[in-house]
Amino acid sequence: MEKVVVGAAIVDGAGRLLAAQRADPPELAGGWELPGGKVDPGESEHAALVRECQEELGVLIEVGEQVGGDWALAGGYVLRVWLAVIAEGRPEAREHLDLRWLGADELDDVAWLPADLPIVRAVQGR
Ligand code: DCM
Repeated sequence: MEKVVVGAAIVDGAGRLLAAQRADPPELAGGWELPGGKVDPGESEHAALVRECQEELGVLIEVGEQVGGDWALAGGYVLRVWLAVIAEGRPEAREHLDLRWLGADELDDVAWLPADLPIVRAVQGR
């Protein structure tokens, strides 16, 4: 079975990107990522992305265009990422250590997880 993790590049009206700081596992804790998570069996990737953002951030997102294709992750997982905007709610760190909205000139202010860095670059380019 395909092992897919979905991620959201959530952008606000000012063009800032939402970065989320991982709380776990220990080897990833403190690193910054695009919010998201694993797709459940039988679940669509779109539904998984909406669900994860609801669970992790307490927001309803509207999913836009995909950013790139399959981004490699450790353990045989692939990460698929979509642009998104918040349709309802205000993000809060329910499962993360912290959240930050980063402007285009602030994207290097956090330590992105290695897997997320090239994706952030791709988002930056559009
Ligand atoms: N992951 C990542 N970048 C993301 C989301 C997830 O590198 N934006 C990785 C971290 C975990 C795995 O994918 O090793 C599963 O993520 P989670 O624990 O959030 O389901």
